[in-house]
Amino acid sequence: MNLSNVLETKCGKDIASCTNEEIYFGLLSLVDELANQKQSNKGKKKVYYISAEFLIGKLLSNNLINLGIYEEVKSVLEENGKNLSDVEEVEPEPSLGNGGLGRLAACFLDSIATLGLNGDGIGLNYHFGLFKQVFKDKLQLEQKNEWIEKNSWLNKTDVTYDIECGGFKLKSRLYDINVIGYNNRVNKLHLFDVETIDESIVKDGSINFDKEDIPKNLTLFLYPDDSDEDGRLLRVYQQYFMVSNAARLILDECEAKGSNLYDLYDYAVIQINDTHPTMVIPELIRLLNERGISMDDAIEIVSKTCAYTNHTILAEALEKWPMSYLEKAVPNLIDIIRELDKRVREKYEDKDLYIIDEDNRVHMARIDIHYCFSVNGVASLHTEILEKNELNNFYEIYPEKFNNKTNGITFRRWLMHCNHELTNLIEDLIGDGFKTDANELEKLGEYVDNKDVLQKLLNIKFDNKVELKNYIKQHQGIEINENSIFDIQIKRLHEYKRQQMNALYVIYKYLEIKNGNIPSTPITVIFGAKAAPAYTIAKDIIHLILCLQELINNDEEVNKYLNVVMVENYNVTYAEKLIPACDISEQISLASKEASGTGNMKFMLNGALTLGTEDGANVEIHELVGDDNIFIFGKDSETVIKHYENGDYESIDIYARNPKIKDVVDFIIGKELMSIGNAESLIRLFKEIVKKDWFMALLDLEDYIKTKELAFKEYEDRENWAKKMLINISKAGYFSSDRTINDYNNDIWKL
Ligand code: B1H
Repeated sequence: MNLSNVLETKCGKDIASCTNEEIYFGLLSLVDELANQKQSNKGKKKVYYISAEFLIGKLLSNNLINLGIYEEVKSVLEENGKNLSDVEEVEPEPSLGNGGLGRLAACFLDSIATLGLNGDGIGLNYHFGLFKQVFKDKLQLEQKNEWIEKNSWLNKTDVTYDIECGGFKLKSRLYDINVIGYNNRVNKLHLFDVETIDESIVKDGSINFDKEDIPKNLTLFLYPDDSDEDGRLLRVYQQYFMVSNAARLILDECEAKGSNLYDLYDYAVIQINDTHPTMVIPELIRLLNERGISMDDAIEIVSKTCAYTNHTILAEALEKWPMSYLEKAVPNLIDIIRELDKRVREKYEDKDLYIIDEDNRVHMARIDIHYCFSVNGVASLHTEILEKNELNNFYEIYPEKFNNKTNGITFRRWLMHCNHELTNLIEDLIGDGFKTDANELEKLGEYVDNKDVLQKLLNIKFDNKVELKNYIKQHQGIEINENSIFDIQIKRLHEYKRQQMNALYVIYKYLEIKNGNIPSTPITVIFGAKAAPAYTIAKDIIHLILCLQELINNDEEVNKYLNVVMVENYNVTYAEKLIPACDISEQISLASKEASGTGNMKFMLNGALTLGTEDGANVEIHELVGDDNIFIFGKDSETVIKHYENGDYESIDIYARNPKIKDVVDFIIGKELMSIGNAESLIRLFKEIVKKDWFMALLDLEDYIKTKELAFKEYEDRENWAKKMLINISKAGYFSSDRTINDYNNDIWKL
């Protein structure tokens, strides 16, 4: 194929005279054509990965890489005076997820296709997805995110179903996105939409709309504000719509392949990503009943087909829907859910195992655990906590169902795409085997004493910092110092992730500098995070960070040594710029609360050192790199769990007893911040920390400050630091999602 000619035909004119937009659309159509030629979605048994989120990120570059034509396209464009990264800028980022759970689903799809496995994703086509974050007056505002263009990666199919929910019927429509494996097959991401959707009911740029008009609003937003009953009901409708379509699609595909439905599990395995798709269990049972299969048989068939992944132990994220909601939204499922509950009650006395509790709420995770054949956690510590604590009563009765699958990330996106320079260096040193077998990164270990290699690593990090600096300047107008230490915390905003503790460190450092204790190397603390629109304290934390940003960056005495930047609208695209530029990866959740984390793996792979607690996958990173190549601090999960059990944690004691901590916390409501910030918000946050501090930021603050200072000190020895970087990269192979998916396949899916 002569790429230059093909592309010119696609664009309808010579490349040199095309706009970046025209080139993007030309490439989009070329990629889809190549993908459709590769179509290989065959095989008897298929995994269906059902998820409310697929945070896939921009697709152009990744697809070019996976098709093996990235370099060629890049040079054809260059020959014509065009630049692939300018073309990438034109592509909107699909807004189909909000955090780690959704990004994990996207990494998994990449690995499933790359390993040549038969597997599709199923989710919803949210028109405005997760909101776009803008900062105004140092507060987060939410706007609708219009990511779908006339030409996009979405391909309209002729698959449609009539879905009956409470009160009305909805006509669905399936859109597909090609999932192109690296040098391998093409699978599908199936996104269902509702035909009666009406974008115009969203008022101006906001995220406000009539929540009751479900046929018009169903697929407008991901996680619509659920602080009121209409919002929560809408979520139930969304979930049911997603899984009812999924169930029909799965049954149709299996029947077409020759299943008599009694052998469904020979044709399909359904991975339920958190509890959001749980209703697929009763819905499948219902559809099998409709097709003439008895209740006993249907339950058995479905239980042998479905597997559940738990992603969190946070009580508020474990869904419990009031029966009244389900009666309203999904009347067709009520009898089946009651039947499922009845069978549990007949067998067990422990009320905590019941699906329907005393308050008539339906515990979604309990449906999953009783009626799936596999229950997995997402990092070894997380699975251990599920087995020993959170789900211990279930573990006692179903020990054989429980298993761990430590999360992973795709190295195509999180190394080859986002860090070309590092990829090239690695390839020069150890060849390109690591691209399909990530364990080969271990070979880098040979170079720990090679000064030339270590210097190259530092140079690449520096170049990536300059790139990030330019990107931030261009997008937010903020100037940062490429010669400073880049200390980065990027993840959803949540108290358990403890961005507030990092902000308290910033205050500490500010006060130190004011007292004349000047750091040897300047420090840039970077945050990126969206807060759920109704999560007040999370928004207060953003406000605090934005106030600190203004105060510190404008303070001539301090800004030479310390800067704070909160990037606006943090998303996958931003992550791809931030991660390769990072020196210190902030993974500071309260031990036991972060199920795994996956950002921690991306940073490690790109040569950042982790500053973290013994939580989630940090524990496994620590084991792999050893004490010398990570900065661990804070109380361990057992101590934390005991505090919760005993109810004996009082942040005010720490505040009152430790004058340094008191000074730092008091600064939140001191004159400097109160004069530039919103008093109500700052006072509310102050009180929260002093009087409640549910996620124990003050518990670990002192150790955090000490350890962070140590990390900054070690940064001074550049060669030694580079050695640590190299060791981190060389040990990252375990966190390839190819390994994770192989584990899922060997232990659960058996494709
Ligand atoms: C994770 C969620 C989540 N766990 C409910 N649970 C949501 C639950 O808006 N909701 O309703 C949204 C998200 N997300 C994350 O999953 C964990 O916190 C991470 O530690 C983990 O790495 C990730 C992938 O397993």
